[in-house]
Amino acid sequence: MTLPDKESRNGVQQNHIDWVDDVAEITKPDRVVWCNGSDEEFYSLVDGMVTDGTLVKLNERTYPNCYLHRSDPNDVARSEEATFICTADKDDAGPTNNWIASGEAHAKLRKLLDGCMIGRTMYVIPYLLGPVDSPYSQLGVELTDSPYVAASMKFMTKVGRVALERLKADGFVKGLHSVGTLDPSKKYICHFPDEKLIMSLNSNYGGNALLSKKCHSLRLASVMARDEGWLAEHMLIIGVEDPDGGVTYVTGAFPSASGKTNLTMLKPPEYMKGWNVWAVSDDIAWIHLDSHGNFRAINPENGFFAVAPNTNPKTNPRIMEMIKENTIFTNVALSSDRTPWWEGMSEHPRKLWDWQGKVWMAGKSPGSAAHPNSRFTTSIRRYPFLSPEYSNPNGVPIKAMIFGGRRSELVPLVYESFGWEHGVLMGAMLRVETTAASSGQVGVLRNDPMAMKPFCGYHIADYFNHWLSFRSKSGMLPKIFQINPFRLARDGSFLWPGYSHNLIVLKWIVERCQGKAEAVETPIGYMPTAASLNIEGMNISQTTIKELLRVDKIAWMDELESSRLFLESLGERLPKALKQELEKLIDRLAS
Ligand code: GTP
Ligand code: SPV
Ligand code: MN
Repeated sequence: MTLPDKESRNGVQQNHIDWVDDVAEITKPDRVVWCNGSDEEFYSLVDGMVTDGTLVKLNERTYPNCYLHRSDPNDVARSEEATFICTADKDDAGPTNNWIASGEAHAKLRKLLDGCMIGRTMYVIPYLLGPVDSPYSQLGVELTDSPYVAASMKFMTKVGRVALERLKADGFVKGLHSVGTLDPSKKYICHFPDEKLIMSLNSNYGGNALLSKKCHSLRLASVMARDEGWLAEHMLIIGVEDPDGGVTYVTGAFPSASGKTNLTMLKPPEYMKGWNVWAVSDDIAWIHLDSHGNFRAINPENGFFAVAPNTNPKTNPRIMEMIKENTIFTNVALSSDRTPWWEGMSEHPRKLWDWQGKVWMAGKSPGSAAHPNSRFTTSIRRYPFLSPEYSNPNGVPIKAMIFGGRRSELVPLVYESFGWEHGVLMGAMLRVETTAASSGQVGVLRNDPMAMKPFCGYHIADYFNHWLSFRSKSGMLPKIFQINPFRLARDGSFLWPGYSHNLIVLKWIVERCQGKAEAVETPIGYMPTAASLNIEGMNISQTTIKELLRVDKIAWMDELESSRLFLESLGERLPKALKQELEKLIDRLAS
């Protein structure tokens, strides 16, 4: 094996090298390569993949340094059914996680790992999550036999020297990933919170294979956050600039494929002069309390792995501009001039190659040309409206937290909780329609508390308790809101135009935090009046606005019944305060 060269080995602890050696002894790669995160290394990885057909190089004139990756057709989304929390006691994982006893998982995986990298290169990827020099940042090392993962990690995290320089004896999360045979029946994404270890086998898909993302930054980090008194959340972070030049920092927890990236990169509509949205994070937030009780959020990531379909110059010009260079596309379609294409980007070109590389003819071929969960990966540094506070080692102070998700019915455009406990209940009660980001049926209503159902690494009732505990730890609790830009009209069209117009909703939220915006009290929370929403500039009828702000008491009672059943199914560990909040909400609706 190739040991790290002198330069990259500098600062690496012996136990780290021992672990790499131990893994190599079991998996038996032909070569071991230590990644340094350089551009040269990136080009050598992608050149190798273009040569062996793993990547298609896109049109160098229109999409310079862009590539297309086509997944195995059985490996196109996160696999929740193959995702496990591995602890000694099943109760530690709780009812919303799959569980395998850690000893049993080690034994099972040991067999599958034996020789799984024969004939391949094992890449050693030291990565840093979070701002350089932040006390909240963390280190990880991913070992992978996937050059696609190795190249993507350069976009998603800070790879190489910056991580190696901080590597301490015990202070890193270990991630072992092998593409294996891609046999779906042998797919395991296993998390060992007690060992700060992740092992992922037989998938090469983003959330299953880029171990820094959901596995480290959420499933393992949520357990650390519980133990250490902070929050690791599936949340975007933005700074909303108002015409006076003030910036209010807001987080948003919406489930996968439910609008986080688009809200993060929102371009203000013409009619909202003086407003802007600055991106800090589009997917994950680590939130610590400072000595004044402020919620300070950092983005552990350094790039985007985001949904392509329906992104176009109208819905999101800022994203379209960003992904024209230095981007890896996954499972999009390809047009005859080797440019990427997806549904909702423009009129269908007559002839395309679909996401599996087959000829696709508009109006003739079945299904979609791009996969509904096709994505792009690029560095956050490419985004022109990246908040200057992105690199602040202390994070940004959060004033509002938003929950949301796809609800074609019931949930109004926006409303505000009566306080912290009610807000925690709002998050705990989140029920949303499933999307193509995870394998399984799309559009099925399910409980996804705080958008963390697939990502909370421990018992969800303890997680609610952890959220509630911030009441006594902070005098600076953020306000909590729920939004829903996804209500449908009878004809199946969206009632709310969404995208850039969502700034109207953000404005109301920000002005609530500033004590400026009006609200009316309803049984479910504070809501804007039609007049307190700044809709003059947009083309929407008063009837539609009324419908978007309507509270249907009878339908809400049904919703609460479903939530009650879900919360009660969590058993003894469900915090009493949450039960009481639910009772209060039921009483308000009934009266
Ligand atoms: P993950 O990367 O899976 O976490 O997704 P996400 O929550 O970041 O969602 P994203 O912003 O990528 O949006 C997912 C899909 O919803 C895309 O097809 C978007 O075009 C679409 N979308 C986003 N915002 C809106 C909106 O306000 N209205 C409507 N109708 N669609 C939206
Ligand atoms: C999500 O599904 O929430 C994503 C994509 O952001 S993945 O990285 O696959 O989890
Ligand atoms: Mn996500």
